[in-house]
Amino acid sequence: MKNILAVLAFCSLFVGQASAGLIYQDDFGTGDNKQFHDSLGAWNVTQGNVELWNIPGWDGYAVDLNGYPSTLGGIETSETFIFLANGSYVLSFLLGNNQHLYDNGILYGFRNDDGILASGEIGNLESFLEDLNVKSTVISLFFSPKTDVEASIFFTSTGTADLGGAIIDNVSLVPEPSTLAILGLGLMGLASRRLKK
Ligand SMILES: [Ca+2]
Ligand SMILES: [Ca+2]
Ligand SMILES: [Ca+2]
Repeated sequence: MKNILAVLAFCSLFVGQASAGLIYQDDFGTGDNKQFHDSLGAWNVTQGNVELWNIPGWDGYAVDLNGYPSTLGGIETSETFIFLANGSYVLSFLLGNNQHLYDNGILYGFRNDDGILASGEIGNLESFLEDLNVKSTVISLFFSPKTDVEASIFFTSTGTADLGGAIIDNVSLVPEPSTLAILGLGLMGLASRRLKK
């Protein structure tokens, strides 16, 4: 019985820690304004190129998904994440607008070799966020896979390429509380099977 209590205490400790809940987070760091071609820290540049800017009113670097000269950039985490069947996950990021001459959109979500698993799209950022650079809003995408899957997070610029496009920052991926409960129950099940041996 003592063992079982110890296991339960361990499980609740684990769930308690996990409720901090962060699977992934990136604020893109700080530094001089910079143009990138093929890598961006923990991200692969999957099309065009993207740039890191210190935009007034934003915290450190933010990513401009239109690179130089006039490319529609795309990025994807080099890391893949495991999503549990019937779990529920939330991708959040700060979205801003740096349109220059042509309006852009953004496509974002989760994908793997099988294709896009869940995504959101904003086709016209100009109507969504009117002011250049400074105006921003938090976007969230919920993902609840039917089976266990492994996938990356991606962001792609859409529309007509020019010097500026969608700006993103503060990307985070967290499980919802119900998913933490599933994780906790799974651990307890595992532990009780071990005790019965
Ligand atoms: Ca930042
Ligand atoms: Ca543009
Ligand atoms: Ca740019």
